Amino acid sequence: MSEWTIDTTVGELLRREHGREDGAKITEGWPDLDLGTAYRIQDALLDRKTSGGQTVVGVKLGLTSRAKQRRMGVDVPLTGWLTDAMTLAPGEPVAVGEFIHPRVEPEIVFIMGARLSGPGVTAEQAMSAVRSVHAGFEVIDSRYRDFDFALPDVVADNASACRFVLSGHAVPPEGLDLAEEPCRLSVDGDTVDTATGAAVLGHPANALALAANGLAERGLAIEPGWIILTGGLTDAVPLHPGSTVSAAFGSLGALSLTGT
Ligand code: OOG
Ligand code: MG
Repeated sequence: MSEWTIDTTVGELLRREHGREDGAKITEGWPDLDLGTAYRIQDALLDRKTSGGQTVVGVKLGLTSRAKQRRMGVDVPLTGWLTDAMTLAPGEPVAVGEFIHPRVEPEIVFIMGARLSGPGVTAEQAMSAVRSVHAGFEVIDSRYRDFDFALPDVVADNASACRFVLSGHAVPPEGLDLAEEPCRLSVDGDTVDTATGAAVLGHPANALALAANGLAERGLAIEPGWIILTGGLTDAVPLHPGSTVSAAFGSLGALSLTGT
């Protein structure tokens, strides 16, 4: 018998989020927590948020690059939910003290023009359902101590979702070569990492197709207007008060995020 249930896990993860407190992995007390149950916890967590008035605005992918997989010690991509409460306006600062241990990662972001419903969605089909492409940052904040988790833990914790921001510059997908799209990440003016769009499963469209096909297994589809974060291109950097993280892309432009 596990000491946890879906309900008590949801309650504990919400308590940690609201109390800005990290804690042990759920799999410590629930060693045989499987992926299917972990996604049911994630969906139940979303239900609690939508009952509280939040609305779903899209989906995030996580662990789609080797840089992220290596750092987190988990090599399987996953998805989580984005809600309106996670949205930051371009240039809006992030109060570090309102979170547990926020980290920032640069991502290529899609806004969907058409519904995308799996199974069997290809990268080409996925890309043709995209309305616009944006440079973005995700702010992740694990509810686990030191971001120490196994795959079912991080799935249950909504893929460490916390906040995200898109640059105001919308680029039409036609003519973009997203595998070659460069990204230079810097902190307070010093370059800390570089990557191209190929870091994300060879091409960010593969991440979008993966999300559509994964959601289809749960009877869900990607809806028009949804925002899709395709996953960190580089390792994430901790956000500190007074420090500014910047990402310079090529065709997608640049954006910055400052901690306070
Ligand atoms: C899990 C979420 C990973 C990404 O872009 O790879 C993620 C984590 O690193 O805590 O959002
Ligand atoms: Mg991310």
